[in-house]
Amino acid sequence: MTTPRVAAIHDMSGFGRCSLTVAIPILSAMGVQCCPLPTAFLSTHTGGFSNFTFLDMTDEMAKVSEHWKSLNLTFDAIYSGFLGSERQIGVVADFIRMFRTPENRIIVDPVMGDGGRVYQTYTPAMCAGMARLADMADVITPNLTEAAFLLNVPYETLRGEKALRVAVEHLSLSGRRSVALTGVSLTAGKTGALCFDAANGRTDAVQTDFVAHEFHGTGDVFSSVLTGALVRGDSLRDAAAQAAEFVRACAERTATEQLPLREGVDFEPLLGRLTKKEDD
Ligand code: PXL
Repeated sequence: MTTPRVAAIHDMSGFGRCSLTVAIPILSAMGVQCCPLPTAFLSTHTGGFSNFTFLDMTDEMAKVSEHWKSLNLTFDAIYSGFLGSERQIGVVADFIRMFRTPENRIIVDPVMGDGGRVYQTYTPAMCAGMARLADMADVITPNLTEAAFLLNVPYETLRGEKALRVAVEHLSLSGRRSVALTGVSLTAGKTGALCFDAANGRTDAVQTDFVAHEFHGTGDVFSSVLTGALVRGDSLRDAAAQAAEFVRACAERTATEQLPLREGVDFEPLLGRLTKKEDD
């Protein structure tokens, strides 16, 4: 199998394990080439830190897209996450239009918020733009907060299996787009994802043990493992199961070692679990 290649459009936060500092090592460990297209450079992520620096990369992004196009680069997936400005959403949409093929997969993690609240740097216009970007995706990976924004329903209504199944159906745009809705707990003590696969019309729940803490960057860990598994040829359900299990293991380790939660999950010692032997 030739090495799959992913264009990863996320911020680079120097400290606090999220976005590109999660996506690059995870995709590499999975045997997938990750080509980063940074949306912003921050000193830390925006959750749990104050006075972080923020360098918007919007102007640079269009130039990178043009250069990559001139090299005739192709990608097995385009995987986007945290965005830095409203104008940037148009740049990412242009990137998708430039590099989309009938074969490749557009995976949009519509990063906007968590715990019912929007992240500090996101404006209402950016959230509206994120919904338009998600419309271009083959696969979206919202958490419950982001699903509420995308569906324009109160966060509190996304509770219980029946409501969540209806939400996933709506998020699938009547079956046109695959969905991995994260942070879904269908049984006490469990958490995971509810997945709709547009390839076969099936909705499947993936559940693992719940580790009770507010972790940072677990959405990025989940979506990165999911992306790696999808480009390696796994089904959405299998990809989500691998992603949920890896997040659980990282969360458990971080909690057991009593590590500072704002530093993200301590995934590095566990990366070997994602590495398959060459002929697998
Ligand atoms: O994990 C999502 C994320 C990504 N990037 C930045 C963030 C956050 C969440 O807080 O602040 C910069």
